[in-house]
Amino acid sequence: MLSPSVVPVPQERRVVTAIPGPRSVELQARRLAAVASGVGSALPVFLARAHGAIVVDVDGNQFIDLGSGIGVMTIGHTNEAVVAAATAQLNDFTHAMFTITAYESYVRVAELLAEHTPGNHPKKTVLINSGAEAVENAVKIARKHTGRTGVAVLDHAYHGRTNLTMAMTFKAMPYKAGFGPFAPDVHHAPNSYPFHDGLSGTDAAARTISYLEKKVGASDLACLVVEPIQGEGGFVVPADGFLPALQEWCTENGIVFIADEIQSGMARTGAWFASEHFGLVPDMVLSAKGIAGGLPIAGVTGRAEIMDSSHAGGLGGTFGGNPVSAAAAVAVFDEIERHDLLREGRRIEGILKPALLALQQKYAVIGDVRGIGAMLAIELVQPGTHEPNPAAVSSIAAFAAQHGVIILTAGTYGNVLRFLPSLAISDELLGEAVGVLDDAFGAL
Ligand code: PLZ
Repeated sequence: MLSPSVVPVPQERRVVTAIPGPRSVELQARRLAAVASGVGSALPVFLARAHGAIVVDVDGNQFIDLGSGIGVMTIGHTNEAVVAAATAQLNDFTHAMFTITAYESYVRVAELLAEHTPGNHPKKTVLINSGAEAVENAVKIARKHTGRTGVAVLDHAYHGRTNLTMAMTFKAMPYKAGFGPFAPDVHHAPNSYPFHDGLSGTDAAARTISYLEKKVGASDLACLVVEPIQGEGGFVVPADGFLPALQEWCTENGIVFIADEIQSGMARTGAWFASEHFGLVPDMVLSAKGIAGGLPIAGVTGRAEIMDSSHAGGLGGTFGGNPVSAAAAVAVFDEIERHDLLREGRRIEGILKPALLALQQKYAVIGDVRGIGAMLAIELVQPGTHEPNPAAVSSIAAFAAQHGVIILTAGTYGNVLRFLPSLAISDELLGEAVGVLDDAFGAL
């Protein structure tokens, strides 16, 4: 049942003006005058409301949302239970500062994260506001725990836009260019990228480990941070065995193994966390994005003995674990469990992946189809090669937007189209979006 504050939005695509429409054009002019130009937007439209898998712009156009605000609206826009939980909390209190006066929802989120992240060992959590802040805190805790300073990350990684996380992110443009100097002692090592390197997981891991041992030395590394499926880097799924071999090496060498599940976690891939697909039990798991149905909150969940290595007062922040966001997060966990939404991720893969593979048969520009659950992507190439084709990606995304489908791009070379629909999307809407995609390739 819809809570009274949620305006129902018919789950259908509807393009009623040119994109952008006149009202969006007007707002865009104000935006250009008032908002710093470094803040980009993939689409030139302004939103009015959203529900489920549909977003509505200020001109009344309805888009099928295959981006979910970069993987945030995993259980759907304006999910009734999330809106109700957040609304109720807004009426009780909106801020307390957990480090002054505690409240139950913060503790409940920590309990739920302990329960649902991989592994049955004792776990503890700290809540903060954003993905980048989760990465920052994870590194901070790993350094305190190990007494070491080195941080290892993988090529094509994305970990955020703060100074430390810029250092950890791979791609210079647009994330880093001109924004340095960056935090020291961060080391980038080769990842596993089967479409490009053709290496088995074992061989790719041997290359990564050898690189880190030669360049940094295992005994100087506090942590290795990996995205089990790389997000901004292009939904790169590592070869089988790659991540387990890295984790084993970390364990043998006292290096904290951290899974950045900010994009891949919280039911996105048909599992609570993507680590499960690779048999990983990370020492720390980072969550953000989909955890609270669009309200800002993030978590670092790790082995209790690692998480407790910080002295009292060493962790915190004014808004960390905000009560409204925490209430929403509890509702998200509950919705995923109650409606068995992990199954929805598998349903979406079952429809979308074969459809994308069929498009690959038809259009030589699609070099690779990959991903798990509701985290799928296609990599576009110059036909017959593995050379990136970012121009085709831009054309397809623009065509889709003009026809009422939001498709996001990704990839170090800007040549990946990624699909992160809400788990609430119907089979029909998915099919319709694939139809638009097919037309877009036809029009290339
Ligand atoms: N780690 C794996 O995907 C955020 C960023 C979009 P924040 N990815 C989307 C943009 O252009 O800023 C992300 C991620 C992974 C960390 C982060 C950072 O999360 O909540 O954006 O700080």
